[in-house]
Amino acid sequence: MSNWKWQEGEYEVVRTCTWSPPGEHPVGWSVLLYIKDGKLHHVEGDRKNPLTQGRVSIKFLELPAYNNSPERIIYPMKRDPKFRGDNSKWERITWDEAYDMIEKETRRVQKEYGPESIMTFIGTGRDLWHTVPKITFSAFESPNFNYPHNGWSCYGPRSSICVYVLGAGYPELDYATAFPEKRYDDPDYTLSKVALVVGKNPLVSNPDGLFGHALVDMMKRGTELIIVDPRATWLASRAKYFLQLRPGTDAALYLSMCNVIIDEDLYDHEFCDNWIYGFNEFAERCREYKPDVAAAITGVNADLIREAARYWATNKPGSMTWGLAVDQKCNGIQTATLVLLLCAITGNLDVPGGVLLGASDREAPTSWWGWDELDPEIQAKRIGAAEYPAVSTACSTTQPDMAMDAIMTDKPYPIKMTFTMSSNPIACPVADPQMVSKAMLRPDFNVFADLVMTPSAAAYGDLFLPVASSGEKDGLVGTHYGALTLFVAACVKGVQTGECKSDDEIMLDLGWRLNPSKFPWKDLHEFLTWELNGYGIEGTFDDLVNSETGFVTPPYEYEKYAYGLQTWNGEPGFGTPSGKVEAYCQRFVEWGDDALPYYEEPPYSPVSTPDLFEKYPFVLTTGARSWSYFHSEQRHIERLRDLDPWPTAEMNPADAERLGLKDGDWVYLTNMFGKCRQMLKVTPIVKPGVIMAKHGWWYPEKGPDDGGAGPFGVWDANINQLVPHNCYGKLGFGTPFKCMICNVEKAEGGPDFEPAWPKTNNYLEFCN
Ligand SMILES: Nc1nc2c(c(=O)[nH]1)N[C@H]1C(S)=C(S)[C@@H](COP(=O)(O)OP(=O)(O)OC[C@H]3O[C@@H](n4cnc5c(=O)[nH]c(N)nc54)[C@H](O)[C@@H]3O)O[C@H]1N2
Ligand SMILES: Nc1nc2c(c(=O)[nH]1)N[C@H]1C(S)=C(S)[C@@H](COP(=O)(O)OP(=O)(O)OC[C@H]3O[C@@H](n4cnc5c(=O)[nH]c(N)nc54)[C@H](O)[C@@H]3O)O[C@H]1N2
Ligand SMILES: [Mo]
Repeated sequence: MSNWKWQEGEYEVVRTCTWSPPGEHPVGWSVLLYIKDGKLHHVEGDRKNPLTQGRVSIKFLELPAYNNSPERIIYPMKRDPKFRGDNSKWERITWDEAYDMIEKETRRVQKEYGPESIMTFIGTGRDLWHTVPKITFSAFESPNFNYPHNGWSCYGPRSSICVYVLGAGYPELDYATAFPEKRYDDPDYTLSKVALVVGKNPLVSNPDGLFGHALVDMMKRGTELIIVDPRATWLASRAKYFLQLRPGTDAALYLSMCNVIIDEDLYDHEFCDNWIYGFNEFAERCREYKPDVAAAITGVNADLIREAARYWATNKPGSMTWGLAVDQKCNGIQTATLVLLLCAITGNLDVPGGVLLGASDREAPTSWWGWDELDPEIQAKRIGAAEYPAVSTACSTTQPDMAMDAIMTDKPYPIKMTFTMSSNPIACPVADPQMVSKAMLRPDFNVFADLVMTPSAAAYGDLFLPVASSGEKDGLVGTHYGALTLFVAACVKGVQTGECKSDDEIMLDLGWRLNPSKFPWKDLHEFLTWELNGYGIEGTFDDLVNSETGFVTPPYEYEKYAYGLQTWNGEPGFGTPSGKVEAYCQRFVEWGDDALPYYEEPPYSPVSTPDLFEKYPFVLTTGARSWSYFHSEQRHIERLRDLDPWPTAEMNPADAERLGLKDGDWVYLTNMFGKCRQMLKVTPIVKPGVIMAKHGWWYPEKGPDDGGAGPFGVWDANINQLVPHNCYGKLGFGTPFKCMICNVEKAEGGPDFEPAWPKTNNYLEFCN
């Protein structure tokens, strides 16, 4: 019997590992697909996976509803650009016709304007962080690979800091991944005494490769928590220390915690003497942030700051996991640096039970993606590369705000064609989405590769390529995108839906047509073998599928820096210019910033803009994750929508009482940049004076042509209308998505419809 496919009664069962679609970060949820009559019927968690042990995110339990939804677009479609916004004008075409159109436009733009006038857009860390760059650099031969989240405000600051300050891959909790057999019960595993969780709610988000529930497994065995969050999450309510700060003020808190640890001589002298570059200068900087200073900024009691710092420094080993709130502020680079330094000065980096570290010290995975083979003259044209080398070096992309400015202004040159794979810009990642939706009418040709019609594709798409979902394609999952590879597994195709193709198949088709010498693989499996080998794993993709389990858990080495395993040249140390953890980072000076981490007030806040704060008297944080949705996805999946039917804005009961508002009221959230409408959720979990509003909202049930409220009502609900474009830190990173200001006003009512999910394909009905 095959290990990956068998019959169970009326079902054909396929063992696979999922990543995306639907959107998800690379945790590696292993599942068994139960297939009946060529359709996915249900899924079950696969207990053979040593990390998740059969547990599955609820979004993947709803995979059959997602894959079989009548909202799926399952054939390529085109629309004449002169009818953008008119969604009755889509026409079904063949893949050949679709590729012909792309080829013709690519050649025209390359010839008339140069390849740099083609820009690609990617979404968050889904299954295509090699696919889109490869299409950009090797098929279109353009340098303009763009992640359209302003200030690269997700993962960018954190992962760049790993490169610049640590010269290492991604840091994560030590959740016994090195011991796949017995896990936490392995005698060689050391349990963390304490876990520092900053700006992250991993039980809901399972982000960037972490299986969030592992933290609960650790808590059950005795790990204590220090939580930094303006909201009392489930984890916070069970924490030893809960530091409920004002959104956007993290850096002041961490400077102060470092100050206590250094002042009270609780730091790891041996590690600091040997492995930290600029420790004394850093200690000096921290002295400016005595606990009472930090308390005034953050709103966290000074004694609590002291106690939490002492607890962190004296209960070793301590582990750490950091989240999106670290990034979504202009001060994100410094905040991320400080979190790493809190771990470094206490000697918690890469020790058993401490902070796991990825081995790589690469600047950027550029050679993988074909960047190195681009003509240097073309490379030099990458938008934002000269102004923001900190972005372009570690992320190998444009600076996102500048990329949008180029589309709007034709400067430094016009953008004539765009190719968007797995992003829904005007509903989710961009600030000032109404401006962006107008700007995107300027290119001659906009291609989307997605699964459903989105507000973005409805507003300005000319060609739609239908993408295969999980269970419908072959692929690979590797945790932390290869920056900390704890687990690699095969995704195996069980069913075919319509004419959908996987992103990798689309990449290969385009590559073979446009620039075949850069796409030497003869088929998808050969490509996947190459990718597998890139994770450092030998053998072919087919070997992996046919292996007993379909996955590999690469061995983990602790204290790599001590044994020469953290650098390419085999020297002990970290992969930075000094070979040490750079508390003082010379490169930041060259790039126009301070060498030492510092605190900076958010640009719009009670302190920076007191006059505006009088009018907009709440601190606004956005986008805390929902169990039901991955960003702007899944609003059309009945059981997921049932759990979380409307966009909600959380407010503390004391604030609600003062304003005469009650739970379930519809309110307008407004500020100097824009407005949206959400439902009030009155809850004590959110800090008084703070609003937490949901992101990524649109209403599939409203249809694509909703007039003034935008396609699918996106202008009704999208919170990013309150976030400014071109507002980021000195190195090009960090927009204040999690630290703006707003006012709350009662709305006359809510949307004039009930949440609904189409039972028939309302989309193809009005297509020609
Ligand atoms: N206010 C506020 N805004 C935010 C955030 C916040 O916290 N607050 N979070 C931000 C963050 S962290 C991020 S990363 C961005 C995310 O922004 P995006 O990545 O643009 O996320 P989505 O809106 O989900 O759009 C993704 C699209 O890709 C499609 N898709 C899903 N999986 C696949 C796949 O495998 N292949 C292809 N081709 N398509 C796929 C989906 O159907 C969807 O239409 O949003 C950001 N926006
Ligand atoms: N279900 C689901 N899972 C997801 C996603 C999704 O959309 N849905 N998106 C994925 C993506 S792309 C990402 S980046 C991750 C993000 O996932 P996480 O990293 O967990 O981030 P968030 O859920 O945005 O916010 C986490 C916590 O930060 C708190 N917070 C808000 N402002 C601040 C602040 O200024 N400082 C501090 N310290 N905390 C603050 C919030 O209250 C919240 O509890 O999730 C991924 N996983
Ligand atoms: Mo993200």
